[in-house]
Amino acid sequence: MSPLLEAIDGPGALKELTPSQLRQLAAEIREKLIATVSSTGGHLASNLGVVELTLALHRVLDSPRDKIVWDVGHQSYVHKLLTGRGHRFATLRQYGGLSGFTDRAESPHDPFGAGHASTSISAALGMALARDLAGEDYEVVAVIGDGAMTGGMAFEALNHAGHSGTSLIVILNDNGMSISPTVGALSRILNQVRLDWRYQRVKRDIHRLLARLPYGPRLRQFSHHLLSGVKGLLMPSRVWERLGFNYIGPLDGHNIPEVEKALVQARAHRNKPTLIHVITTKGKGYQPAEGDAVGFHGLSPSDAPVSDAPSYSEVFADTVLRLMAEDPRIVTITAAMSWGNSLERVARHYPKRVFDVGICEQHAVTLAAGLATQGFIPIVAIYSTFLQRAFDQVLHDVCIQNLPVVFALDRAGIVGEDGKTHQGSFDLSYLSLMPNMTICAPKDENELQHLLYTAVRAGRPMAIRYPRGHGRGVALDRVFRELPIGEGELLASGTDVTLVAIGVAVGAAVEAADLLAQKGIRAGVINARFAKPLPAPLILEQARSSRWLVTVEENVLAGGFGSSILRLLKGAHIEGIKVECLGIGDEFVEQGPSRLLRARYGLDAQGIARSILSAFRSQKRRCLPGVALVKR
Ligand SMILES: Cc1ncc(C[n+]2csc(CCOP(=O)(O)OP(=O)(O)O)c2C)c(N)n1
Repeated sequence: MSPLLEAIDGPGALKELTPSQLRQLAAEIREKLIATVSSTGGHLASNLGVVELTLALHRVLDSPRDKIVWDVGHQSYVHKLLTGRGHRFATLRQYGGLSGFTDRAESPHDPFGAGHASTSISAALGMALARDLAGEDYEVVAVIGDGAMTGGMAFEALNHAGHSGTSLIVILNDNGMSISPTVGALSRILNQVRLDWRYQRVKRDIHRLLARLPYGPRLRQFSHHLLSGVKGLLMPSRVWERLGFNYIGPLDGHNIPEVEKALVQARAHRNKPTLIHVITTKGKGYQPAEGDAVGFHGLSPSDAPVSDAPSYSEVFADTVLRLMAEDPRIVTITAAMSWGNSLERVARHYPKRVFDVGICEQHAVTLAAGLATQGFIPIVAIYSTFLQRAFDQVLHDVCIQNLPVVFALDRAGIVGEDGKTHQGSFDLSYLSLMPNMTICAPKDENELQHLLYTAVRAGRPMAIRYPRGHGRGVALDRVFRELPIGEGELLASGTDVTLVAIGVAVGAAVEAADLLAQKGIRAGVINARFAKPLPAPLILEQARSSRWLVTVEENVLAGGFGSSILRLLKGAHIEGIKVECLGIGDEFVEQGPSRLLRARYGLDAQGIARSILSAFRSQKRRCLPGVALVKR
C-alpha cells in the first residue's frame, strides 16, 4: 500500500505536505521503485538516489511551466511517479508502456527526451535562450550526474552557458558513480570535494556533541586543532565561478529543505547560470543497492531469457584478454561501459592497457586513432547506439587515415527494453558509407572470437557488430582462426530462394529455411559475415542459380546490408532475379522484449518464412518484378 503516493496526481499536490508526510512519501516511492523495477528491470540505483532531490525540485518549481531536463533520463522514474504517470508505472519499459527514459511524447512534464548522456545542459540552455528571446519568464533546470558531466557535450554547454548571461540552473547530482566509479580529473576534484564535505559534517557533528559534554569548550578547542590538521578544505566554488556560474553547495541531496533552499536561492539569480552541487548516495535507502551500486545500476527484467551460454560481451572480453596476452600492442578503450562490455576483468589484468575515458565516445575514437598512429592496435568497445556520437571521429580521424582501429560494437541490432534511444539499428548504414571501413558480424559467439582475431591483424579500420545477450551456446574453438576478409559461407543450398543474412539474423534465416522446407520450398542460406566488403562471388553465384534472393539484417534498410546487395546485383547486371530486403523500415524501433520486437518486425524465423511464403503466393498470382519489401 502506498496511500500518499497514490493520492499524488501531480506535482502541485506535493507543496502542502508536512516534513513527516514527505518522509513517508519518500519511503513509499522507494518501495514502489524496488517492487516495480525488480519485475520490469531498469535503472534502480540511480532512481533510489534522487528521491529527495526530485521531491524538492517539484515542490519549488512549477512543472511543466518550469522545465526540468534530466540528463540521460534513466533517473526520471521518481519524476514520472510524481507527474501523473504513477497509474502506468507497472508498464515501465514494457512494449507500449512508459519509457525508461524521458520522452516528450509521454508527458508535458518531459520537456526533452533523452537516453544518451550529456545533453541536458545544451538542451536546457536552448530552452533558456528561447525563453529570453520570447520575453517569457520560467525556470529551466538541468539535472546532470557526475558521470554524464564527463561527456564533451556537457563541457561545451558549460562553456557556452557561462558567458551567455542567461539564468539557468544546473544541478550536479554527484554520487561518485557513473555506472562504475566516475573517472577523470574532474571526478578527482569532485571526490576531494565529497571527502571534504563529509569531513566538515563529521567535524560539525563532533563539535555539537562535545558542546553538550562537561569540559565541552576545552575539548572542542582540542578537537578543532586535531581535525584542522587533517586536511585543508578544497574550494569547489572557484572552479565553477571562474566558468561564469554562481555556485551553491556542496549540499546533502537527501535533505529536502536544504535542496529547496538552494533552489530558491538559485532562482533569485538573474542573468547568470547557477550550479547547485548536491551529494547523493546511489541506491539510497536500499541496502543491497547502496552496497553494490554497479550491480544495481541496470537490472534485467525478471522474465529475461536464461541460458547457460556465455553472453557475447563475455566472449568478447575473454577473447580480448587472450589477444592482449599475445600482443603487447593491443590496447582496449571503453567509454564508461567496462561493466556492460564485461571489460572489468580485462582492466584488472592490464590496468595500463585498458583506458576508461568516461562517457566520451568521440574522445575514445580519436584517442584510439592517436594510439594507432604510434603502432598500437586499439580495440574500441562501444555500444552500437553510442558510437553514433562519434560518426565524424570514425570517418575523419580513423577512416581517412586508414588507421588500424578495431571497433567492437556491442548491443547491435534490437536491444529490447531500453527502446528507441538504445536500439543498435543504424551501424551497418552509418559505417558502410565510410571508405576504408571493413564491417562484419558473427553468426555466433565462436565466430566472434575469430573475427576479433582477424580484426587485430587486419591493419586497417574494422568494425565487428554483435548482439545483446547470450550466445547460441556453440562450442568455442580453443585456437583462433583468421577469417578471410570479405568471405562468407554457404550454410545450406537450395535454388527456390537464397537467404543472405548477417550476424544474429543468420540463425533466424537457418530456422526459416527449415520452416520453408516443410512447405516444399528449397531455401539456400548464406552467412555473409561481412557487410563490407561483401562476399560478392558467393552471393553472385547463388543469385545466378536462384529464383529469389532475400536479404536479412537487424538494421534499418536505408543504406544497410540489403541495399549494398541490391547495388552488387545491379553492378553485376543480375537483374532478372527477384529480391526482397528484410530489415527495419524508416522508423525508430520501440521498446519491449527483443523476442517480441523481432517478431513484430518480421525478423524472427517465422517472420522471415512468412514474408517468403507470401511473396511466393503473390508471385503465383501475378508476376512481379524485383521488389524490396519491409515486413511489419
Ligand atoms: C552517450 C552515452 N554513453 C553511455 C551511456 C550509458 N550510460 C547510461 S547511464 C550512465 C552513467 C551515468 O552516470 P551519472 O550521470 O553519474 O548518473 P547516475 O546513474 O550515477 O545517477 C552511462 C554511462 C549513455 N546513456 N549515453
